[in-house]
Amino acid sequence: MKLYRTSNGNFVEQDGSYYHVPEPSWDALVTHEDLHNCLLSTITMGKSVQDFSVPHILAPIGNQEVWAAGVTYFRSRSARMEESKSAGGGDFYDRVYSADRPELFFKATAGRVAGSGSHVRIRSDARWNVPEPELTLLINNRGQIIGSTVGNDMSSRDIEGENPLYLPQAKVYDRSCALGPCILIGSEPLPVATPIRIEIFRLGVTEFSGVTTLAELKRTPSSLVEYLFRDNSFPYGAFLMTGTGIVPPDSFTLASGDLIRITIDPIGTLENTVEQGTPHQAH
Ligand code: DO4
Ligand code: MG
Repeated sequence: MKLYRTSNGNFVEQDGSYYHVPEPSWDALVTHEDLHNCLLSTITMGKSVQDFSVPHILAPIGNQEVWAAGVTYFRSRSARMEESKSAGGGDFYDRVYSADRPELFFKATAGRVAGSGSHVRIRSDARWNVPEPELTLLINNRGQIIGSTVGNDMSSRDIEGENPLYLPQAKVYDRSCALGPCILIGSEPLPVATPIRIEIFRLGVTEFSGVTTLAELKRTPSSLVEYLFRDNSFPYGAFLMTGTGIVPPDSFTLASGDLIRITIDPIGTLENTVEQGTPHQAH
């Protein structure tokens, strides 16, 4: 069962049929005391709709904050150590990879999030930018995982590599995050064999592609959520990006016009084009 937020309201999809969800508030759905059964009864009682259209899909977010975990895959640990070597930051990434406490950082407010089919941005003051394809959890206000989506944690590697204390600037800016196309409803973790794939096209040609699986994720989704909710309340729930296991080679940087496709099969494909930021631009 998949939940979509669109400019025509909220829809639930099952077996290729789409049903209009009577509840118009995304926040009310995310904090519903039994979302799974609420959506099932929409399907049982409702009539499927014919007018569901992909161009109207919005990012599946209301007033949720977006947080992210870092260095949860060995590939990310190695890439971070390499990029921050001359700043003396390498050792910290190695230590956080094996520590009990994960790296968790604030990623985005809803206004900074792009939906599938729209554009993400690269910073005007960064010269080395990459997408990070990440399984992203949706958690309700009671700390329960209620679904998952595909996420892109856009990152400026030159800024985070210059000094680990610059991490918020490397990670948080307008359209630095993409989520979508929908929420796969369910609290059970996806099978560890689930692949996460990324393809980046430049002028119609594949510039980079990569794949990892959830078997490479060093921490469990529930342990990441447990840390996030320690001494922290989220009245509208929250998204938690679980980290990247794919980092393109150091010679790669995103360019304006690139098309990024990230697929996690049971959820779908998140697709965004890249826009170059300009200083003082209103976005
Ligand atoms: O520590 C830097 C951030 C790493 C990150 O975003 C990731 O591993 O996905
Ligand atoms: Mg990341």
